[in-house]
Amino acid sequence: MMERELGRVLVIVPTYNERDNLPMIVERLRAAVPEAHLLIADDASPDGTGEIADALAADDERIHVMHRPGKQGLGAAYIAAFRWGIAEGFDVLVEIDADGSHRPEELPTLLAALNDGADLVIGSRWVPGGKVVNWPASRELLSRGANLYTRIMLGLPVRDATAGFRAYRVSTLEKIGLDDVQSQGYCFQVDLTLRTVRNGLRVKEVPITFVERTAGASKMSRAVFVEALWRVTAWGITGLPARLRRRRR
Ligand SMILES: Nc1nc2c(ncn2[C@@H]2O[C@H](COP(=O)(O)OP(=O)(O)OP(=O)(O)O)[C@@H](O)[C@H]2O)c(=O)[nH]1
Ligand SMILES: [Mg+2]
Repeated sequence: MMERELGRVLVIVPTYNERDNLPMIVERLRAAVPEAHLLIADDASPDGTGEIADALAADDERIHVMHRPGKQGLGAAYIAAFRWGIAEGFDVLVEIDADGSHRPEELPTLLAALNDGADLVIGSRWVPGGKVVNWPASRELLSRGANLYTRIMLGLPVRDATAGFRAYRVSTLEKIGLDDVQSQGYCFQVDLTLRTVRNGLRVKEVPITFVERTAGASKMSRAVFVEALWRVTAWGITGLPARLRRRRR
């Protein structure tokens, strides 16, 4: 019902070494949003995730696989997948991790919020009602700290700008433009949030319960963290004159 009002929904699942998680997440997505199509964007995972994706797609015409030549980062995978989804005529593009951290059962809530008059919906850990399960205190501190820094530097009216469980209208992605997005790691999420807000589009956050992965390895690295830190700092500085002008008005 919801999906019909919103148009055609494509759920993008980026994968790098997620063989122990992918079948479970695909099954749960098919149950939670039966009408939606899925695109698995795999960066030539050495553990054979790409072959597992192909086997899942062979049995189900709503499942598609994009094989990329090597690990090029989450941002690059999403940009390529967005382009594919736009070319194929989808109306809504969803981002979700393969590791079970984002619960497919909560996706209908995100889609309902999009349908309710948003251009981007973020499944948020850090709004009232949002939760994190199984995170060590150090990881929570990192995420909260990163979001606080981002909010201060960029003036974003968003509690969880780094979150990776999202629903975009294609019209949003077309308006913000994808050609000059350079963010590779997780700051890709901040980058697109900033572009959405700066274009005057409506961002809504809905609370989610984020569950830390129980299988496979994290791709969070020092390089990913450093990229996010310097890019957010640079966007903060270059955006400062415009923020001050707005404040004076
Ligand atoms: N295609 C592709 N997918 C990636 C890449 N890096 C990460 N991913 C996927 O992006 C999603 C998020 O990565 P995670 O490793 O779970 O990152 P995280 O949630 O910060 O780390 P965890 O705490 O271990 O869950 C997962 O589905 C990964 O498989 C990449 O370079 N290419
Ligand atoms: Mg994860």
